[in-house]
Amino acid sequence: MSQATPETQKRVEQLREQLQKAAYAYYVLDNPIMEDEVYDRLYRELQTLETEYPELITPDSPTQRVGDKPTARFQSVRHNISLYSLDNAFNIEEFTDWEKRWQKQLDNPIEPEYVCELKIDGSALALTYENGILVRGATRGDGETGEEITQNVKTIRSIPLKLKVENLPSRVEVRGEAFLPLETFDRINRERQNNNEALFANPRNAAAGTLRQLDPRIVDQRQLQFFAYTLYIPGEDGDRPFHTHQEALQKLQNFGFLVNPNQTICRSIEEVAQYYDRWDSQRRELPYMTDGVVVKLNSIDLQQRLGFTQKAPRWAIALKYPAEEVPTTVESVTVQVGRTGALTPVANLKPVQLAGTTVSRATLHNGDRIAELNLHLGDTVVVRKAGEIIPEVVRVLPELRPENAPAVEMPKTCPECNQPVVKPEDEAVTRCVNASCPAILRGSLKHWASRGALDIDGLGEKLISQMVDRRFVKSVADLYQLQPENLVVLERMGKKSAEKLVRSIESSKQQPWFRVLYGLGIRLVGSVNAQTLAQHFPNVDELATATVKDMAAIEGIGETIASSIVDWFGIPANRELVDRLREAGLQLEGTASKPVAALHATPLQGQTFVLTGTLPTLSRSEAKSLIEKAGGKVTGSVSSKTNYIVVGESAGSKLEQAKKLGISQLSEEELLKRLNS
Ligand code: 1X8
Repeated sequence: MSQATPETQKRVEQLREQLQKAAYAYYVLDNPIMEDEVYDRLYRELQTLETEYPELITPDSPTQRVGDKPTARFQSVRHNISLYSLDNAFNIEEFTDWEKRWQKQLDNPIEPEYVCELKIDGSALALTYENGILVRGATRGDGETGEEITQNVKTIRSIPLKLKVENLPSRVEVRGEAFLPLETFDRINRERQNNNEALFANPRNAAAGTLRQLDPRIVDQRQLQFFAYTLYIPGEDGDRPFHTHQEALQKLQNFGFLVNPNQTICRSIEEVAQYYDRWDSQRRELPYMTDGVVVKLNSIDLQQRLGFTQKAPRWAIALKYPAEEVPTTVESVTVQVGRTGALTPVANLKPVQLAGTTVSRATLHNGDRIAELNLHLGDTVVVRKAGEIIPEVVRVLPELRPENAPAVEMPKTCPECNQPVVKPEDEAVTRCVNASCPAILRGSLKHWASRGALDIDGLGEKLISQMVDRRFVKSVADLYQLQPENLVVLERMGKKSAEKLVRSIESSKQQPWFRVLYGLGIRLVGSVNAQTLAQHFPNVDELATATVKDMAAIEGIGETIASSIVDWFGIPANRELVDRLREAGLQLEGTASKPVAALHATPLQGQTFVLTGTLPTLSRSEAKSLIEKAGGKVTGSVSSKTNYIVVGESAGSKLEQAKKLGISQLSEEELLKRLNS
């Protein structure tokens, strides 16, 4: 076994300290400072490191105890039978490993019979009945000792005060989950907001907080509910006088308890996976919060043979749903410069699984956001999927910051051209305003050559970079000066291909006026707007001299777009570019209302698309730009005006909406076919 590095040692100490703080805030102060998912991930990271380097385990590590100590406000009570927690699996592979583990413990492999139940995101309770009467209700506490909250428990309507049975056993112990229906949770938080009280982070915390209210009248108002899931009847042959878990659930129901109805027998891993997937899509429709499913071996005999580890039964496991927020660390920050000169900072992350995909980069949006986060290099951050695709950094955990970590700052100069950048006070975006910045130039050339614009075959990103680096071109107009003999010095450029490229550049001079206009890359002038404008302004001079009012009168062109065009023509360098393009022989005029040509060039003319889910090869912005270049429009939400919805993996509510409206669905492949038609 290898020796832990000082960094690992440091990390273990940090994790330990942070988890202790979080547990204290949660259990003692009743004021959580961390989401449960984040706590779980950090806990698992600590566990993994401790398994690898057992010499780093200390007796006070949070991994070394079952739960945390209860506060002194309520009477402590020792549980007659301890409350275990459940081990977690985060996917079917981990579930399969768990099945292998318990199978190995038996002498002969068996055909498993599982009971699958929903995992309720609430607070566990231990109830004691004597001669059929509820005599005690207690919180889980650390699993051995909890708090006596009988008065509060008695306010929960779904907990019988007296069991509905004949021939009562003298003592009955019931375990289950107290929870707040989501509707109640929302109502309580609205009330708290009105009273300027701190909001509950989630229904689980709200339930736990409510149960530990000192005034039972407040508990009564909160309308907690309770699902029962475990029954003990102590007697001569142990405390589980039934053959199966399902039999116990039936008994609980007969006693008058509410048992969650969504439970199923599963006889294979595949069936468990089906149950798990089915509830992943349906759980959001439930009136209470679930964060996974609990899978238990049905046979009580098997349960007894497998027994317990220090903390959890070997015969049950919580199969959790993937977190929608996870922590990871920031390894570096890169700043990208776009075609418009906007600087976008991107965090390079230690790769993590997030909602089903591996994430290694997250957008930081802009400098204001970085300042707001107070981000430092090496920081542990929480990332989340924004919208549906691009991950973003939501929060920093400053307690886990390495010593002497430098603060992340936006550069004062452009990372591409080293010229000073500008950031207006009232804007969040930092921009490079150097008209000859290679990044802006590369972006402009790429856009100019793209399919919806001048469509120059063979002028790809690599070639553009080389030409920009060698200063062959300083503006798109320079493309029209290139000769084959200039180009042959470039990598992988023979005489033939150089001639071919010059020919394609040459033939782009025949492209119609609206494509040239689109190619100029004026902010907010996409290919649809370019066509509209070209129809109303038969040449560039009329467009260049048009006023905001003139343009805004056109259907589809608003004042914002109009101002952007006026601003563009107001810059001398842009007017110079137009002159040079005219000299080179590009089409800056035309009777653009040639619908046949336009239709031919734009197979998706007039059609409206909505994108949902992750497409197999195209990024969202690529798909959007392809559709727009083909004359289509992409909108953010589904309406009766939507013609098609392009559906990728993990499609969400937009697809549901589209189905309701009977809108045609396309896969990426079908979209690409249409684009090429
Ligand atoms: C915890 C939970 C269990 C169940 C549902 N929700 C929970 N939070 C169940 O068994 N249906 S079991 C359990 C535990 O054993 N710690």
